[in-house]
Order: sequence, then structure tokens, then C-alpha cells
Amino acid sequence: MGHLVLNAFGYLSGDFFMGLDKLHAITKSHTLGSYTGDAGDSLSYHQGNKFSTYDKDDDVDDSQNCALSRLGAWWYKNCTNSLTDEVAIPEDTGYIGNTTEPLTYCPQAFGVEGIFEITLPGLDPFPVLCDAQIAGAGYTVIASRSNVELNFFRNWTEYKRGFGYLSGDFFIGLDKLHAITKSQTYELYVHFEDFEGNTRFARYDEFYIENENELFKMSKLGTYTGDAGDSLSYHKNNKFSTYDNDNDGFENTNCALDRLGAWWYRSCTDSNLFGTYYFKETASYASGIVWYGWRGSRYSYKTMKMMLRPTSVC
Ligand SMILES: [Ca+2]
Ligand SMILES: [Ca+2]
Repeated sequence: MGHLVLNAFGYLSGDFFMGLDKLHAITKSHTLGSYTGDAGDSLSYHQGNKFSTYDKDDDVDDSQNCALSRLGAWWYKNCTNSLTDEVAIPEDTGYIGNTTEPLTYCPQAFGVEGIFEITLPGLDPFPVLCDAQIAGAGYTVIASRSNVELNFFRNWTEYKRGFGYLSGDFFIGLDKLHAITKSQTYELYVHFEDFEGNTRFARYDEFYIENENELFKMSKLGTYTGDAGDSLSYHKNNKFSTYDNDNDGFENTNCALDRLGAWWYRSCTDSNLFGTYYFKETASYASGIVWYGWRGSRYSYKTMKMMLRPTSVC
């Protein structure tokens, strides 16, 4: 049996870290030497860097706290996400483009889908993915999750701008989400698929996200219909939170950190659709792509899409 020691944690008989003070005392007057081994040298990159923890950012990456975005503590250097920081269209994707006058929303015609450019006040024209299969024509996909590749544990700036690829997984970005939902009345449709091949949905007949001055508050959420349960009404009237911008309704907790995501957190969740991608079971409470109303707080879905459609076409 061990006990916790200052600057160290864990048990010597199990998992532990000895503490930086002791590590210093033992290794004093030495530097990182030459590598030998068969696991590859993945430590030289970190030589010359300071130690960082989530509450003490001493890495060299000015855009973020690497201990937070990498969920650890280390001699971090740079930790910039390799993906573009704005939603992108890969070059090998068919870009349908626009044939007639500028669109302000996805085409509403039967079977018409793909990537289109839309134009809204306050923003440069931007591409959106239009879906005509899941729930009928004319839906703009605002978020897509389908595999573990795209990290959704991102900071405020990234959520504001959006990230990922329209041909795969992505989040459209909060500025665009505001502009879209402000332009006319939209319904929200959330589609789920579990690892057993079942699908369910939740639909809300109104959805509106405020601008950044209002911290992208979800100030309107209409009536629920569907078979996945209503796990979003709990979040209505809450502001958006990321791990580096805690606007949730829970005084002593940073919900984004606790649930490993970003969302309109309250205290904290009834849903967490930008949480970590797991294969069914979440590693910690509600930290996955979680929607309590169907499979509870510990089940993370295989695929998830959030989509918007104008309630009446004007
Ligand atoms: Ca940093
Ligand atoms: Ca909080």
C-alpha cells in the first residue's frame, strides 16, 4: 500500500508518476542522449521544451494549450491540428457549385444534394453540404460524425470558424451557424446510427443560435418530434462552451473538460454530440457522442448528423 506524495501521484505497486522534483534530482546534470531501441525515437522532438499541464501552459504553441488539446501532461512543443482550421473541400470532391443565381439555402428539389455555395449577410459566400436522403430534400448538414479520425475536442476559435472536410466529418462553425439560423426560420434534424445498425432521429421545429457577442447562445429551440428522445431541450438558452471558454451553467466545473467536448453545456449534459468518438462505451461519464434519450449517458453513437432546413421556403 502506498500513499500520495507531494508532486507525485499513484501507487508504486500500480500506475504512478514519481513527480517532477524527484525526476529532476535523479537526472540532474544530464541531457537527453542518443536514441537506441526498436520503438522509434519520438522523444527528441520534445527536447528543450518545458513541462506543461492543463493548468500551466509552457508549450511553444501560441494558438492553444497542448495539455488540453492532447489530454495529457508532457514536454509539449507544438500541437497544432493538422487539418485546416476552416471547413474545407478536398480537391478530389465533386463541387457541384451553383448554376443559377446565388443561393441562400440548400436546393429544395427532390434528390438534389452535394456541395453548394450559399450567400448570407455578413459573411463571404461559403460552401455547404446539402443532404436529400436522410430526411428528405433541402437539408444543410451542419455537423457530421462518422469515425474517430477528426478530433472534436477543440478550442473556441476553432468552433467559431469550423473545421473538418465537407466530404467527411466536420463542424460548420458557429459564425456560419448564426448566419444561417438568422436568415430565416430553420428546423433542426438530428440523425443517429448505433453500432447495431439501428437509426433514430430527433427533430425540432425551430433552432436559432445567437452571435459571438451572446456567446452563441441557443436561444430558440422548437417543439420536439422523433424517436430518439428529446435530449436537447435541457440545453436551450445555454451558451456555447469549449475547454478554453467556460460559459456553462455549472459553477465549479468546466463541463467541456469534464465531458471532453464542446456544446451548449448546462450542468452539464443531456447530450454531448461534439464529444469524443468511442466505439459504443464511453470511457468516462457522458464524454462520447452521447444523447441520453435513446441509449443513455454511456453509449456513444456510430454516426451522427445535425442538419437544418428552412421551415417555409421564401
Ligand atoms: Ca500554448
Ligand atoms: Ca463552469
